[in-house]
Amino acid sequence: MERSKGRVAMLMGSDSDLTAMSAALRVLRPLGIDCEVHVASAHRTPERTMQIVRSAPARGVQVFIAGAGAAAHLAGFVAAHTTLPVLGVPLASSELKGLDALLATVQMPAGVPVGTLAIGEAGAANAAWLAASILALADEDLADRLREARREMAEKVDRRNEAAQKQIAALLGE
Ligand code: C2R
Repeated sequence: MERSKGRVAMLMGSDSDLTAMSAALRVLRPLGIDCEVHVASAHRTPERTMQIVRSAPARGVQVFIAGAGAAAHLAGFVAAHTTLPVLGVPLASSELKGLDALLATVQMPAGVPVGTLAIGEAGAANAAWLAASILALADEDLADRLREARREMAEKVDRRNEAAQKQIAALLGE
């Protein structure tokens, strides 16, 4: 059954992109942000992709995340059919390891922007964090959850620092 209602709509060019793009879902879920998920392609299913994008505002979608590899036209195609923010995630699915998708996604003509993130899972996760920041502009509860998530992230790094300091001291025989 298709996940077909949410404030974020995530599109990916192929089901082979799911592993990388699931990093976005792992960020959105704990923040309490519902996300539509569609496997849809600008190349292979242009009509259905256009329908998903055009009908999205009526379902409550406010931000798009589009992940694709190789000659990645998907995010640009989505942006061509909406004025909602579009976040593009280039994926490393071809022999060029994502450089092709990065250039195809980031090099949009002026006037039809795709906010392009890093290649792969980090980019997918950051697309979700950025989508959350955009939604938080008009959602104080979400803004609080985002600040809390940042605090937890910082605490985790502090704990890792402490553990690393102990390891270093042990290595140096102190
Ligand atoms: P397959 O594994 O299905 O052959 O797809 C997909 O995102 C995937 O990374 C290989 C790669 O092709 C990409 N793809 C696009 C588009 N549709 C599929 N870049 C598109 O419309 O931009």
